[in-house]
Amino acid sequence: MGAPKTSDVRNVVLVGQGGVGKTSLAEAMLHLSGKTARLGGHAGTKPTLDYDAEEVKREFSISTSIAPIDWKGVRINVLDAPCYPDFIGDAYAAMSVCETALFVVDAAEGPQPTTVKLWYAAEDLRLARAVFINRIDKENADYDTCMKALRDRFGARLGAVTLPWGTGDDFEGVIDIVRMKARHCEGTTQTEFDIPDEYIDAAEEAREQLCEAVAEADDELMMKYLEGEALSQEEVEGLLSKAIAKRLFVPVFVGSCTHELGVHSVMDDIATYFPKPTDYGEMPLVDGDTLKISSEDDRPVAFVFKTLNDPQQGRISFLKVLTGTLTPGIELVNARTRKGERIAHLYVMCGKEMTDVGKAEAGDIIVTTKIAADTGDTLSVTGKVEAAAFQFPNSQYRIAIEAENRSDEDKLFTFIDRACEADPTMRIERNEETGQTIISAVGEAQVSVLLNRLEERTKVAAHIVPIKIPYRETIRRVASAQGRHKKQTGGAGQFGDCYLRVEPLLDGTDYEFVDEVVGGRIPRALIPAVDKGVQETMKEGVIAGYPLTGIRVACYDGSYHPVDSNEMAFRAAARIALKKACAEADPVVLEPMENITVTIPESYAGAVMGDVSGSRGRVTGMDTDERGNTVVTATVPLAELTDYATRLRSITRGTGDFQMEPAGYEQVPYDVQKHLVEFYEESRAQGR
Ligand SMILES: Nc1nc2c(ncn2[C@@H]2O[C@H](COP(=O)(O)OP(=O)(O)OP(=O)(O)O)[C@@H](O)[C@H]2O)c(=O)[nH]1
Ligand SMILES: [Mg+2]
Repeated sequence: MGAPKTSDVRNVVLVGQGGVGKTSLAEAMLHLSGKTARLGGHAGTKPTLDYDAEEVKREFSISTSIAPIDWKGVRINVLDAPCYPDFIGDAYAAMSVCETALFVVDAAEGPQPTTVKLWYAAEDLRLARAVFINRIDKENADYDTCMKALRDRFGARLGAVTLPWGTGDDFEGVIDIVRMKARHCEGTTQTEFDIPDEYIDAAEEAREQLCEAVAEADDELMMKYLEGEALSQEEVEGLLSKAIAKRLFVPVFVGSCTHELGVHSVMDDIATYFPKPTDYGEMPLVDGDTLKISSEDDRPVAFVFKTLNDPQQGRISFLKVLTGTLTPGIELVNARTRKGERIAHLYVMCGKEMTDVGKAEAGDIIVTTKIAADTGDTLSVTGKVEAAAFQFPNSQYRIAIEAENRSDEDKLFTFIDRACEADPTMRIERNEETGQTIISAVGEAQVSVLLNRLEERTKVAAHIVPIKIPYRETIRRVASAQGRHKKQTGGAGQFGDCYLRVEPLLDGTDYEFVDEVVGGRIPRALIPAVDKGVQETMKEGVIAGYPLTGIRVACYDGSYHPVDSNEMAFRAAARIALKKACAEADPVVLEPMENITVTIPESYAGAVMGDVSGSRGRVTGMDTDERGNTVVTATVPLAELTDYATRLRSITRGTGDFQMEPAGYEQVPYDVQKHLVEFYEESRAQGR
């Protein structure tokens, strides 16, 4: 496999609902193009693209694989993206480096939730779009209903470029509307026939619709068409390219990946009519500028859109060459770290197989190893070009993890930290207040894959534990108390005595200490000891073991002993006084609240609001966004949101999205407080 010229590259990402046949389509293309001898993943053969142990075990894709397909003089880089919700970050990353998103849709299901979500993501990225209606060989496949549902959902710009030639068991191939031929495939050999009589009317009608739709791409030809003049085959083909690139037309293919029918037309059309890297390919830059994909600009710039930590190869980085030509041995600078990166080798990757190549031109997608760059970094000669961060789904699934063996905590942190550098949809952090290690991710399966790999590669076993909520304590009333600490143990004694008044601070201030002692009843030098004793006690809390906040403490009286009074004794006295005073001051537990913004299709609005009320939350607003989704805003206790990512996914069948941000603290209801206090007292009694 040599290196293709920029104009001979097509980057196409396969996306769509999980399990619709994206990997199967890429495997069929590999097979039909002669790259693989047998159809991977079918009838017991090993898949070329879903090669990772976790993918084999789970039977779905969890990481983007590349299938480089040489077809009709063109290199088609097919990026087979995972679309299972937890791993969809990879689909977003892959979309950011492709010109076209090819949506695979199940002929019996039509556009499903993930497809709809990614459709709009592709629109935001200004990608050309195409559709492959798959599984037309299935008994329940219904082409017309599926096509209608697609049009209803995504608009009239969708038009058939192939029609099914038979359905279900009788599915024989496709009627190609661009070439006006019936196409059948046996083994890897395609045969073309004249369109059978019974399909002529449908084919002509589809051809007419195609002409009408693509004519829009050119004013002159549009006039010609409107005046009733027929467009030549050459004109239609030229218009088709233009209309796809300008996003005026979405070609819809049909077929069966496992039968390898309809796939030739897809490859032919990608190679002939789909946009080239230079037709689109403007990367937004951090400084607000954009960078045009160009082979003319000879200063190489490359963008890292994916990183794999491979047990054998180490770090594998997937790059899109934005400008210039990359050659092995080139030294580039990482704009983020300002560090130099030497690209020792360039590889074309097909599944897990890597082939050394001598160069990669602008527009191409290529792989290198052993560079330090993270996903999202830009490498260039000057180090001054920096592509803007690409869009990612929310990583709102948060969970705490613990190593089975405390001594493995460091190893665990290092491994996961490296995984997070490679995958921007994951984050690891230590919560200082609760002492837990927290992972944020898109979903549960993502964390489970991570922990399996951790164990497999580092022999560190870890498990998921519930997140501790950083509750706090405060008081509601003013109260005073005396704290007297007196100890006589043979020789020197201990004596401290202070009176404290506690007052709630309502302005958000955490703590204030006031010295109101007059007449030297406590010596000046020992007042700081009282302050210190108060602060130490505040950290432990006074009722449920959570830090005490929002409190003014005034020390207004006390007494001392010339010999036995010292710092320690006054710290102890302050502790006693504070606990006693707070017990009288209506102490309460506060919990962190979050403002959530939930975006859902209208039909789920009721269920989402019901869930908010059932979670001790309150709905604060409801709106409709520009795509007709309902946006519910609400304030909900964090304690009720720890599994919200999973819950919302199940309430809305994966269609919902949400954002959350801290919204301060509020008093917990009485029953929750009672439970927390009892739990604390029990743990103390058991010495935990
Ligand atoms: N009958 C039939 N089955 C198909 C067809 N295409 C794919 N399948 C089957 O559908 C299942 C899922 O296919 P995949 O290609 O793994 O689907 P995917 O879209 O890559 O799935 P994810 O990567 O998990 O999102 C496999 O068992 C395929 O054999 C088809 O055209 N007809
Ligand atoms: Mg797949």
